[in-house]
Amino acid sequence: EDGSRAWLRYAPVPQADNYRSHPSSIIALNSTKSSPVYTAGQELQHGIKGIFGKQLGINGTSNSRPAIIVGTVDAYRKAYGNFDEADGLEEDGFFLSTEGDNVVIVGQNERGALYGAFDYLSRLAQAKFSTVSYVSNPHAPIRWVNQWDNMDGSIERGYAGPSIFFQNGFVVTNTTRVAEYARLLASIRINGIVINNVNANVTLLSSRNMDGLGRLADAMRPYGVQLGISLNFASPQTFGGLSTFDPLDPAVDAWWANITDQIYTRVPDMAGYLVKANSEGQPGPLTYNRTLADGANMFARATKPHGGIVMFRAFVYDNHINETNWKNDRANAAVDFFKDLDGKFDDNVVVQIKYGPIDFQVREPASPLFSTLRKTNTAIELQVTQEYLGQQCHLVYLAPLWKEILEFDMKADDRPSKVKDIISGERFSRPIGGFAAVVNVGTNATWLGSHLAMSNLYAYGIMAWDPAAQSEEVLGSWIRLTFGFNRDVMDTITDMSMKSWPAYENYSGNLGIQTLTDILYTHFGPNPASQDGNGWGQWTRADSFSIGMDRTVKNGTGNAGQYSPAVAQVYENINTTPDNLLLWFHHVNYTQRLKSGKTAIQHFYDAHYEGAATAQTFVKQWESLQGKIDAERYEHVLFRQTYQAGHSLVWRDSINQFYYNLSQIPDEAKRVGNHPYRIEAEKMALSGYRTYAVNPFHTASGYTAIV
Ligand code: BDP
Repeated sequence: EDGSRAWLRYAPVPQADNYRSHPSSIIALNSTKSSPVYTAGQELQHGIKGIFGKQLGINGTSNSRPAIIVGTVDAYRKAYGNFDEADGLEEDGFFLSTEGDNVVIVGQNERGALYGAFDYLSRLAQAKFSTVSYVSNPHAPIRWVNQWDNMDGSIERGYAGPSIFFQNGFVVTNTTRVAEYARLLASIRINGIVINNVNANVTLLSSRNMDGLGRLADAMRPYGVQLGISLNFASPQTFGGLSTFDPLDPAVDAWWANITDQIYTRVPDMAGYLVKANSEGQPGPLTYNRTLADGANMFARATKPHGGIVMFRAFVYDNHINETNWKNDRANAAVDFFKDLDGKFDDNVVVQIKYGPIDFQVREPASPLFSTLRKTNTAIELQVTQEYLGQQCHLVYLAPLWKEILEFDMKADDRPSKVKDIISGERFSRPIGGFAAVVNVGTNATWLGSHLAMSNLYAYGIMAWDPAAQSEEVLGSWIRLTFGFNRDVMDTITDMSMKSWPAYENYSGNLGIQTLTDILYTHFGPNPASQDGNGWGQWTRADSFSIGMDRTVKNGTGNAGQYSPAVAQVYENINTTPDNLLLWFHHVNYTQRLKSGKTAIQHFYDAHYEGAATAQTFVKQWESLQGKIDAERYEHVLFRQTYQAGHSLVWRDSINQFYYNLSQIPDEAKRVGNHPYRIEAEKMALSGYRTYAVNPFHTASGYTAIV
């Protein structure tokens, strides 16, 4: 069990004999080789072989019954006549019925048929044998993943080895793993992959690499997964040799149209483009005093004739922003940049918005941009790769975090306006919208570098299809599919996972202060001091007396005022702001009383001890599963949990020591700085080692370590 099969293991299930109508054949209707319906037939055959040990034949038509029939509405009608349920099907949706003699799986399109087949197999693999008949439709049309892969094969913020898409400056020749990734994604109903880093390299547009794109798309097409690419805004100049990349220059427009035509010749069904512009040093339209909409629409014009879309990122901010101006606030940037552009984007542009106003932090309010844009298509950007959240060395099950954001009511015009209904296009009657998640799988057999992190990828797909899905239920399915049916395994992984986000929040940065991680480069490990004094930071504004970012309209940066009045009012007032966002919206004395009655600083101390204590229990919990899980995965996860347990102590002590040093307010429980049982390495008799001062100082208990 090296993890490569993820949740598609098709392991034998208990009580398989009770399964009434082991069908005796598979009928894949009108399937041409490499089409998703063909894939569905293959997948059903493969899955049923694994689960029941039974080899079924696949036919185009058949009278050998009972059969599993899979196909599109059109094909089904041609073969069998009426199909009333068709009316209820939306794009990519499917109908699944095990009611009659046959199992019937009908997709609105080919992709839907494949999704239905995967859904059926997922039921069987979980030993869910009850009779069912239902229609399932997606919540939103765009359900993509983003990969931040570089042409040299490295992956920005990837923690699972090198790229499966690129090597040494070129698209890979062997696409086996790409097809496997597409298969995995299709099984959770993801329909697009943007394969390269948003900090995009122009050499992707060389003709050799464009040919490569054709190869990748061919590998993904049987799974109904469309290819997309990130573009570098300056390409016409830096790659095309033009003197400018001004989006309103006709030569630039023509250059993009031509490049786009060339790509579509190789990839006729390309999903579209993803663009990061004027952010963190990336080029963009602002260079020419053009608006972001001018920039986005240039790509929209190029892709429109081909049916492509443009995901234009709202993550636009100036990382050289000056902190000496009190009103400057990175959290304001997206709304500041986009508010006047609402309604100015072409119909095939989708503004892709990170879930919070800053950057994938452990706790952020929903981005106010969701309710600002009413006449613009939007999508939410989530992160499966745990950039700020322990980089797959810490277990952090993210579905509950995403759920909080998706279910958050933005109260636009005092009407129910949940984020999930805004991005689906429903709330503001937009034609398209949806979900993107930065995933960053690599060549590591586990895909993400950690077996347990895969629950996040699984949950992402399930929730993009149905955000009403419950985090714990989704997790339960994933555990059954990944680890089997042992009750203790189920209970233990569920318990650990459901505690993991709160634990990480507790020991990394709580009360809305953010993940107090090193902000300047690694985004891993504690370094609260790095959060202030530079344009990348979240700014804690901590001094000897007080802490937190005043984002009120009255006294602060005005960020609270970017929300609709009903939400703004809650955040503007310290008494109505939830404690977990207190320091996001307010600057308070360390002695400020929380709703719990504790002071802010004592809460800090306590939460860090609690969070780290929980991380210690994960090791014991995991150890209780020895022998109940295969040795390979058991050992791998044990190693990670042991690491997390240790690193959570580093987090706890660094953060607590840092704020104790600043505030000089002692911990009521006298723990901070007081660990009599601890033996400092530098105090031991050293032979062959020397002591050195650690930077940042608070990451070593005695400020020193040995090398
Ligand atoms: C930041 C990442 C950086 C990305 C950037 C982005 O650290 O690697 O390029 O976001 O999303 O969080 O563009």
